[in-house]
Amino acid sequence: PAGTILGYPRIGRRRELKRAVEAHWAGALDEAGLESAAADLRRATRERLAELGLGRTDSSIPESFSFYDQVLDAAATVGALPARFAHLRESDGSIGLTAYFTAARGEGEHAPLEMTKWFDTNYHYLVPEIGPETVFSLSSDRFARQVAEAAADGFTVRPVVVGPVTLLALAKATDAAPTGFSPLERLDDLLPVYVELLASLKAAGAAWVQLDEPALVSESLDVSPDALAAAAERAYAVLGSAADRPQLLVAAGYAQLSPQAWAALAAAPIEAIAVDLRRGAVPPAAAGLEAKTLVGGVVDGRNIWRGDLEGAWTTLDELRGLGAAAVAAGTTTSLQHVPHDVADETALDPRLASWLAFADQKTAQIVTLARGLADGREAIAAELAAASAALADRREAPGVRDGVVRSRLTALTGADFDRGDYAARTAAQESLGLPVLPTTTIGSFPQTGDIRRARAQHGRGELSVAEYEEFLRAEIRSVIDLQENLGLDVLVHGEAERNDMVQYFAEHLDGFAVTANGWVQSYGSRATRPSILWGDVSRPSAITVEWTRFAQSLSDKHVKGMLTGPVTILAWSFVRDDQPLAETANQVALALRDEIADLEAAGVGIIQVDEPALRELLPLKRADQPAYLDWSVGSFRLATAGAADATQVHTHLCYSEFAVVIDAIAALDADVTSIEAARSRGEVIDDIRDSGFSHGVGPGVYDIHSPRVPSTDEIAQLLERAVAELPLRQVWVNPDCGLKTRGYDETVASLRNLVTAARQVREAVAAGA
Ligand code: THG
Ligand code: ZN
Repeated sequence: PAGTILGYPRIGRRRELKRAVEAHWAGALDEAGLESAAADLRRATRERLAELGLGRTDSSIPESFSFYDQVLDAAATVGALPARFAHLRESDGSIGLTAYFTAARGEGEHAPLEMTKWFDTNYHYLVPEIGPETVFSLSSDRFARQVAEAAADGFTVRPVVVGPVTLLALAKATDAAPTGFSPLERLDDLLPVYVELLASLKAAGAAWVQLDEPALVSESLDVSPDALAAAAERAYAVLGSAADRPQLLVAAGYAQLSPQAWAALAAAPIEAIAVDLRRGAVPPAAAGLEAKTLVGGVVDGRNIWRGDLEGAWTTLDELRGLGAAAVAAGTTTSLQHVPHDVADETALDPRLASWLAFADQKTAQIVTLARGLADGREAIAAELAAASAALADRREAPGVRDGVVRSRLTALTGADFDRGDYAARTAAQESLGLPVLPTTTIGSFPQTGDIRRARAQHGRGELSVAEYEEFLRAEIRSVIDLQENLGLDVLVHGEAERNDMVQYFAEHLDGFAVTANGWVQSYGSRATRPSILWGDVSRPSAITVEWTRFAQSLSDKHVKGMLTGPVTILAWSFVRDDQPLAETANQVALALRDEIADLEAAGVGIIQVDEPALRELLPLKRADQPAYLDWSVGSFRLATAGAADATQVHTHLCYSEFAVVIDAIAALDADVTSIEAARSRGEVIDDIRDSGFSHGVGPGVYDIHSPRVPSTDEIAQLLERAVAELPLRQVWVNPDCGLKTRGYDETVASLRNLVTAARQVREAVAAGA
């Protein structure tokens, strides 16, 4: 076929999979019911893709369903679940849904697999644990059953499986592994299971299989590009020479393949290679291409823009110059990173909607390009022209360029990015009157069913603005009372008014649109609705000031103003692609700078600007990283540098491999930084000490991602370690992330222990001094 997509959203147009999976977890839907809901979803997807023009029997329809995560699917298929889940296998030793879901979610003493970000996207995968002791064996026939299920409906689908190199490269060593062990050492033991899998897929009716190998583009993994390319050469020599297999498409999206990996794949005995031509250039000619199909990733799988179809056509034409046996049009990555269908967004401005392409529209673009490849450019001239016209319309539309915003950006000077001397600030902030080891929380309090219900009722017009605001005031009052009773030092208002920390700001800024059904899977059954940043950003009026002022009026303690930083607002939205991210980030920064000034004018003395996603956008290529850190840090500084010396600026970072981004964290120049500890909490304290970071820091003292209540002793020990390693005045005491997803019972118990521990350590320090 002349066109294909590398994967399709699997959560369902109305999040049907979330409902089914969560009902199953709650015991309300049995396994057969869940399987049947999933089969319905797969059937609907195949029919939809065929309707959009992909062939029913030519393997252009991918089978990319997953109950939870594609990396877990591959790990479970080859039997690579850690020993702690062994007792959950089926009686024949296979890995069924029980073991699968428990590995994803944990159970009692059995911690789930760790979750981490999939390349530089907002999707999170489960990290396989692989050691010398891991026994690989084909342990699930799920992929084969899906192929057979499609065949029974008259479809020949192309199953999509994470490839062996990427599976091992993304895995971490088991606890049992010796130091220095790398899961990639197990490649030769793993390959026979993939050979067996390929044979089973062929037997089930697959003519092609897609093996995803995005690890081959990354320079940010523990394994070097050279080692990855060598592993790919080895892996595809073995898989390619398997006697009994479907044709192999090896797909590497998300960035440009390393030159070594490109050469290795070109020479390998496989039938097709898919490359990302939006984040990478057309690769050079290479030996071995004459016998292969090249799938040119020209339709972006990661943004929602209709984009430049004419440019995509030109790129495909260039790809034809490489001398491959055939060229096909493809998406750059799976479409799992975009919502289903623009047609589901009836409330969007139709002009904006005409510039957009979600998964279904992108599939249609692929079908168009494939028709062009088959029948010549003339056959698709009308579609190319229509896309170009939409692009031109977008350039000219009001709001896309706002003269006031632009001249403000042009007038910026270095001083606008610089808050001035830290020592002068700490002196001025003495007036805040904080104790040593100040206690605080990250910002959000539990989003209870009541809060969600009230918001939904308000959305449907069943609760008037006045009633909703009265509800929110009552909620803030109760959160402030609770914190006063617990004895926390710096309070928060709890963020009951925010559905999502990014969407809330998007709804209050010009230049953004929000969707009704634009859900994108974040991990497992969880999804977000990224906002669409389409125009120049400005702030029509103050956003958070009234709620913060109200909260502050209820307490003599400081209540933090809570804002989301420019990098995170960009990272968790779909951002315009017609100007550098740096420019867009600075526009958002100026809006936040104005908000900070308004908060200060309202008497707010401590303002937190969260940047949980700072690490997320870090480019995969090392050469691109300095420029990224430059603009991302710059936009945070632009947002915060207008604050007075006496205003204490806080920030919060999630999932930071602290050592990786410490220079950037220091350059943010926040007065206080709270961080989520990615590795063990103690090690983070050591990292901070070793880095020489000198501003205030709150290494999270307990994990909010689990309902477990930390004991006072446990927290006190961590604090003792912190004050032994770091200057006393530097240390803050806080949980490691927001409390939004927790229940009140464990939140109250945990915070009570946190405050008690802080008091104990303060007394011990005072007695010792
Ligand atoms: N907001 C946004 N993007 C994010 C996060 C966020 N990306 C990274 C990280 N946080 C992802 N984590 C989560 C955690 C929980 C949920 C989604 C992403 C979640 N979502 C609800 C669900 O799927 O049921 C829906 C929430 C809603 O109704 O809006 O629980 O915090 N933008
Ligand atoms: Zn966090």
